[in-house]
Amino acid sequence: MNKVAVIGFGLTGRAVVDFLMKGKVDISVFDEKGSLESDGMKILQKKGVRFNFGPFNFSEIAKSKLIVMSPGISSFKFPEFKRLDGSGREVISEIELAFRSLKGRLICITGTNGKSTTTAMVHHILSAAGKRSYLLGNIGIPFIRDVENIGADEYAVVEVSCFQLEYVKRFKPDYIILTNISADHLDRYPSLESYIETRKRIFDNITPSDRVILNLDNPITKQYFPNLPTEDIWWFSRQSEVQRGVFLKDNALVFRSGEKEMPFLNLADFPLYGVHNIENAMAASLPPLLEGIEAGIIQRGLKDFRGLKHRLEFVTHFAGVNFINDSKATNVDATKSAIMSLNSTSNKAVIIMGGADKGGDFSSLMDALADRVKLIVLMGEATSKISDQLKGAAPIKKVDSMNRAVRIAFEEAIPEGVVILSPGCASFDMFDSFEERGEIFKEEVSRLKRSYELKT
Ligand code: UMA
Ligand code: ADP
Repeated sequence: MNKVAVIGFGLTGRAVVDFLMKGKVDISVFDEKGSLESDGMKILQKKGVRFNFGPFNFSEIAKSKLIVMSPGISSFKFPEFKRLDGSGREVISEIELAFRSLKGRLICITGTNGKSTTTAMVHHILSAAGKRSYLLGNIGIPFIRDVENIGADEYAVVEVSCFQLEYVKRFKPDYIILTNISADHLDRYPSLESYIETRKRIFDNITPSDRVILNLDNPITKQYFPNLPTEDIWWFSRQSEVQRGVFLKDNALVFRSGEKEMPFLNLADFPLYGVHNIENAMAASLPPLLEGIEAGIIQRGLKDFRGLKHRLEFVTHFAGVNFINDSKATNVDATKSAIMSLNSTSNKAVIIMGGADKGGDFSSLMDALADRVKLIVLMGEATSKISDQLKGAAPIKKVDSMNRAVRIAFEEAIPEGVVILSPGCASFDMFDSFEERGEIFKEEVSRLKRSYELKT
């Protein structure tokens, strides 16, 4: 029996094991943490899956012919895995394994920000057009989980993170959307260049028949991607008219291909906040447009698309204050897009920032904050770095809990204003995930609302 090692036993590792169990393979799982904590794991063990917990045992892992990596396991922290690749042994990521079994069309969305929103939009439009589409990938559902259900004329719409690209080999999407690139994950990558190089790996295997969708307004995507082995490149831009792609004209999204020019969405009908969401809508409409889906259906899909939780999510309004949860803003550029979506003249917003630093440069927020924000509330590990880098942008208050952050922000925002959580940092210093951070923010806001209503 072929021996396979599954590295990491979170969402990805579990789905990989389920997939592999359908074949005749001898599975060993390796995870630095973990223990046989669940009944599900004990059942797998009874079925022959071997579990190895604790520091990775590379001589044991080397006994496998195939090694399937989870995205959380960094190739920079563990160069040993790359060294195991070769001489009849393969080290691949879960998305590579899934790709090798895919029969359907593959639409991948990658980039620093806007991946989940754009992925969900593409899926929503395809579904509105009556196509069978599967929403998969970094958005939270491992690609491998559903790959075998996807028929030849159906679509896998897959959000791809840079972590998932570290061990790809033949991975080759039919469509690639690169939303944008800015500094992120510098806690994992040794430099911005190596982060960009990893993102570029999505293009490793493309051929002239593959379609690429790029952001003309983003300096990095514009600079780094002119020489791709396909001429089937489509652009999207808010700032200039493109020859092939989607752009803004007279407050409408317009599709242009050669001589053909077709407005297909009036912005007044687009429900999401923030100019960055216009970019996401432009990018998301291109695969459906190029697949020949009628403009009316794309327009309806965008009109009734509801944003995702934790991305500029409106929470509630009371005492003259709007509360917005943007917990998914885990890097500086995402926070910048949140600040830019605030009213630029009123300085009525209070922003809650901070968390675990990913190597971002917060000073790039100075101007945007000075124009729009009257108080910055900081919490978490990166507090002193952020307060140093933002000195002078707006008054700063430091707190040690979400409860204090929400209360102080509210006191400053009344009688009329906005309280927005947009951390610009990862959540792992104080929370399990960005979702947990966002949920706790919302709970604190509800608690505050109840006590405010009791008092008034
Ligand atoms: N582990 C180790 N050693 C390590 C790292 C992890 O042993 O150095 C083990 C952990 O003990 C744990 C398991 O690996 O048991 C976790 O694996 P994982 O970190 O790869 O996480 P999964 O649960 O498999 O979830 C992954 C993605 N997580 C990461 O990339 C960190 C999820 O994206 C994704 O939704 C899921 O696969 C399905 O595809 C999360 C994420 O934070 C949301 N992504 C980053 C982002 O969006 O910025 C890239
Ligand atoms: P990702 O999956 O790439 O993290 P999300 O759609 O989940 O992207 O959004 C993450 C954060 O980035 C949110 O705070 C959101 O408001 C912001 N954001 C979304 N789209 C963009 C974009 N195109 N440019 C900049 N920021 C964005």
